[in-house]
Amino acid sequence: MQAKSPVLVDIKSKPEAIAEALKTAFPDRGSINLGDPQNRDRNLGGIDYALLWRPDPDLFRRAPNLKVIFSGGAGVDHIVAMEGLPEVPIVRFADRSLTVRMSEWVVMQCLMHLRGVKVHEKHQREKFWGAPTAPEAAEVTVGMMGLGVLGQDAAAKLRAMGFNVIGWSRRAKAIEGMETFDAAGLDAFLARTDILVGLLPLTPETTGIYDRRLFGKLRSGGALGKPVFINAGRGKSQVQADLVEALEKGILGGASLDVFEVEPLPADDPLWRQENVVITPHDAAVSDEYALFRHVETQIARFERGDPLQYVVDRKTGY
Ligand code: NDP
Ligand code: OXD
Repeated sequence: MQAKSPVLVDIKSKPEAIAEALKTAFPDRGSINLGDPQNRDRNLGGIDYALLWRPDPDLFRRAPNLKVIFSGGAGVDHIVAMEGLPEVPIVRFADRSLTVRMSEWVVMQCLMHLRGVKVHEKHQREKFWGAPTAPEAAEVTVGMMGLGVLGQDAAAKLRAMGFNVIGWSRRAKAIEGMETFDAAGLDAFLARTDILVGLLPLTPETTGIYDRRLFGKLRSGGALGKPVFINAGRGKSQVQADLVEALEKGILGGASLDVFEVEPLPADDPLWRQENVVITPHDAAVSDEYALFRHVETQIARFERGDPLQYVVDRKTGY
């Protein structure tokens, strides 16, 4: 019987955790971790599967016979733009733990803006007994841009907290308990939105989508006074200069950002200085390595049995 191809792993984050988890992953085929200096010059010509998160630029030249590519995260923008990308299926990561973490982050940010947490923190630092009154969640409409695996779960949890939630996606969707808009309904969607949550993938169509014009179309004068922008999709979807301008001019009342045009966010970036802005270091939903390796194992088993792969990226749309 032919030996099973090991899984090539090139993941540029959490190197110690990846190395540890790989000790028990893929027991019947093993793995080649490019994070291990011993594998630096290894011949990768016979490898069928690669699991990648921001891989080396020459990866596809070194491993020219891949049959399936797996993304180490839900997003695939780090792979689809790579030179020499072979015409093989790309499978993105979708998993309960990733989804739950993202929803925790989104719900937390919406509640923080609802309840004025930044203002309370300021008052606490000043030892000032201020008591701003917050509206009830039901008075606030959250507009979810992106109704995929992550957007739909976060929307359901926001609804459970009492928010009024509406959603926008490329194709029309019917989701119980929630009004939805398709690509053509963007302006109507924005005009109803008090808190905009971005959970879009980065594609040519979504690059720079959150710009001055879009911020200006959000509902002003709702229960929060001014609209709030929350983004955990990708940083290159936001035009950061426009975002800073909208915050400084009071078009936006606040923001929560997990992703940035440049990561890490440079120390001199004006966003660090904005009052009502929450900044987190792209850790809204970090992939759990054990869950990731189980997902890859499941998909390889499907592929080798002849069953269709799941979560395959559409090359035309780029997600
Ligand atoms: P999915 O592919 O499941 O969903 C993507 C959604 O975006 C779909 O509803 C899709 O519409 C919509 N969409 C895509 N392009 C457009 C467009 N041009 N116009 C309107 N809607 C569009 O992705 P996930 O929910 O799993 O993940 C979303 C993104 O979140 C990832 O791509 C990644 O960038 C980011 N992410 C960030 C993390 C973090 O820690 N900050 C962690 C994990 C993911 P349709 O339904 O019509 O196809
Ligand atoms: C992802 C991410 O895409 O962590 O999974 O950004």
